[in-house]
Amino acid sequence: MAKSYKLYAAKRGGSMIVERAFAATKFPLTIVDVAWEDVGWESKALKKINPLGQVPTLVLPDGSVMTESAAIILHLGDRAPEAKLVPAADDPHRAQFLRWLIFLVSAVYPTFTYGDEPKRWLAGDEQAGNKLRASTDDHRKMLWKFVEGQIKGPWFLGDNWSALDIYVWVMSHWRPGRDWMKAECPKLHKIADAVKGQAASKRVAARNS
Ligand SMILES: N[C@@H](CCC(=O)N[C@@H](CS)C(=O)NCC(=O)O)C(=O)O
Repeated sequence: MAKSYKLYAAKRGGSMIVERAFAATKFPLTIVDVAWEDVGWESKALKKINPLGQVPTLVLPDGSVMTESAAIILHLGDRAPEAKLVPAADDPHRAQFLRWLIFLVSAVYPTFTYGDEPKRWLAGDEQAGNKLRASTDDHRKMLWKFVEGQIKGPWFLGDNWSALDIYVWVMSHWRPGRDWMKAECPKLHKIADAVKGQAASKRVAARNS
């Protein structure tokens, strides 16, 4: 029997995006939960396969390692087009999908990379770290409002559900949180709620609780 994909995950982290995407495919997935205390540069569980110690880290059935949620989503789009995670090459939504997928991982995600443990980037300076946390949190709010202005609904890409909706759902749990999103970005909040209501999301959420 072919080996299954193996996902290194941390509860409610970015691995949940990949876990939910896998749930839209028929691929079996083995999940290795890493405690949050062991995520990051010093991670014992991840050090050998991903020196950044980040989740998601995916081991493919051939034993090769894949990091970067967007790369994993595009890989699943290639391997499981029927899951509709990624619009096909000739789909008119493809260009906007690529734009926003890369935006989410290159603009929004780094605000957490630099804001989650800000002292790390400032030689342990706690005061400066607090400022970096506040400024990256503020910047993220601006980014979400910018995205909100682009959304027509009901999904991120209009009538077509895609992996972008999964990102919105998972990221809606992170700072500034769902209440802020509901008040300031109601279209994004609606998307997050709609994904939350899907049976596969409920299973993934339960496993991540
Ligand atoms: N660019 C990566 C970012 C992954 C990432 O930052 N994951 C967070 C958890 S949500 C993490 O592992 N943080 C620990 C760290 O960066 O030290 C992706 O899109 O997969």
